[in-house]
Amino acid sequence: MPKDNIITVTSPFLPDLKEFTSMLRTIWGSKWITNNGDFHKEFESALADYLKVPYVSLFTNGTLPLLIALQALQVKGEVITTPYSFVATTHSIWWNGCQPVFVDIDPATGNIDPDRIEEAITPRTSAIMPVHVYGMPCNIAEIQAIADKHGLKVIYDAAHAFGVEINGKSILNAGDMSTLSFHATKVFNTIEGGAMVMRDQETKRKIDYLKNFGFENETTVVGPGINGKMDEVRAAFGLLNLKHVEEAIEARRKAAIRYREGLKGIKGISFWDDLPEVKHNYSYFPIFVDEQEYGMTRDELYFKMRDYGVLGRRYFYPLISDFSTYRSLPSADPGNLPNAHRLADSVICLPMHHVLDDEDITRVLECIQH
Ligand code: T4K
Repeated sequence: MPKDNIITVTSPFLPDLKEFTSMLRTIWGSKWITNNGDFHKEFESALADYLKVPYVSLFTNGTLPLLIALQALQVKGEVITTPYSFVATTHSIWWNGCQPVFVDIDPATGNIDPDRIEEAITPRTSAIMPVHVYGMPCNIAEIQAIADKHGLKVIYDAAHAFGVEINGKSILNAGDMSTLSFHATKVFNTIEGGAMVMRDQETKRKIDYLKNFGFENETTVVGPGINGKMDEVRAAFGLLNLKHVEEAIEARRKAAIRYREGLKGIKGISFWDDLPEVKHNYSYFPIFVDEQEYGMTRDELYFKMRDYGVLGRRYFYPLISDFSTYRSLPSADPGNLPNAHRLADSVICLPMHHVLDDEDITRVLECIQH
């Protein structure tokens, strides 16, 4: 298969090179290339406006804000989380010296099942780290009610949930903090990058210190910080991409409509519909294969697609709880996580990005319509 014929699961949105070059000239002129420069400040403020959130702190990727959120909130002991995510979610808990406790998911959303959270709470539990997987909102109200009842912190891994709203309100305002990833593969990217969303200025100040080694000023270190800063080049890249993110999301929405039309008659293939109250970002398009009804296993379809040059991905297979670091935890027992296993064993994320054209989508659908 020639390389230009391959359809990848995603494709990064890139800013106009001329506009970007002009911003690079500004950076070259100022010689201020990192550490809270002008583009960094402008980007933080533009993001807070776009995302409808009070405060944003930029990061160099989407993993560090997870690590720092747990540090800042002094989370200790056990953290309840989902096994159905990218491994960075659980790694951030582990790196903080805490024990992840996996709770099964709701198969209708892929997100942690609030009805299963309370039974996992012990005297050592101090926080819940849910994930809005594929940008599908978690049951925020129920999770908050449980957290309030038991005095737990809630940190949302919102890496997939850029711009997602419920009834016009950002889901990034839920919990104590939410974190975002701006990795190249995300609906909005700064090449590598990420952010934390918080509710008050005092928390933002603290987080801004923590991502800069803990420095409050030239001579005072207020805590054991780390280096998580975004540089000026990527802040400029992000500012430009932000101007076009709505177009990118709209192109994805159209691709999702075409996929749904093409897939609805295929026995054994299921997918999720949009929720009327939600502004989705179409960051991923997962389908689920029922091998009995479809007549082929998920992996058979996955590899057949590869033969056609259609590179879907099995996000999120294997489950995090199946990786060697976490497998021996009591909550990683497959018997505790039946829904997560079912989803992980049946999912394929179809190619989903802003440059998919009709021909690409037809080719993806043709491999599935066997
Ligand atoms: N929490 C959650 C829930 C996450 O999903 C993630 C990251 C994080 C936290 C951590 O955020 P970061 O620290 O990463 O900001 C990707 C990403 O590396 C990762 O960011 C992402 N989640 C995860 C779900 O997927 P891979 O290994 O699947 O990416 P890769 O390199 O195989 O790329 C997939 C396809 O994308 C390629 O076939 C082609 C296309 N692509 C990729 C890159 C990197 C391009 O066209 N250009 C590119 O530059 O992990």
